[in-house]
Amino acid sequence: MSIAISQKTALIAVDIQNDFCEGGALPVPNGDKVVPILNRYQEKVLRAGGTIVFTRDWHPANHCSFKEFGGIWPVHCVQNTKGAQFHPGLNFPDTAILVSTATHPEKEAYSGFEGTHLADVLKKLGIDTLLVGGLATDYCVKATALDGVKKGFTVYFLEDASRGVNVHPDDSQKAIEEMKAAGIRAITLSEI
Ligand code: VGL
Ligand code: ZN
Repeated sequence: MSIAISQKTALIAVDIQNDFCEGGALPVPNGDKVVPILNRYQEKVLRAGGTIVFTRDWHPANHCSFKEFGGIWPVHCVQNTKGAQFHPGLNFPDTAILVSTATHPEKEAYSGFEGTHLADVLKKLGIDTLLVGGLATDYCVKATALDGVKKGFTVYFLEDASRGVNVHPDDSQKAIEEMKAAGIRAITLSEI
């Protein structure tokens, strides 16, 4: 079954940053593979008159999620570093909305809605449907998709445009099940 996309649709491309890709500080296995697929999603959404949103993990150098500050992750996506930049292959239309997350030293935030104005911005644009994909399935993609439902949007998870960290091997599978239980349908490019 295919999904109708329109000017009420927003694509949220989550954290397509160098540090989450091959050679980065916190590489997501096969993270780079989502880049061309997200570019295709962008084309389709723009053609339908929809909105493109990019989130980025944007930490201060002393962020609490880093091991040396009591967290669980290696230092990654530090503001204004190469690792925090978007993957060079990612298209970035002029009209896209940029959302920076987890910018406060003391606060971890995996969702693009947490501590940001994203929900209000999307509501003002008349958006009612979200297509959420990117890195990583088991952290920021999941948290953003679940928050999207809580904020009242219809949410689709882009299975072919997402990859997981998989600290435990089945983390991504569990994340997908959690999203499905919240009413989020998993789709692929051919369905829009
Ligand atoms: C993420 C781990 C740490 C993510 C961000 O973007 O999913 N994962 N920070
Ligand atoms: Zn992070």
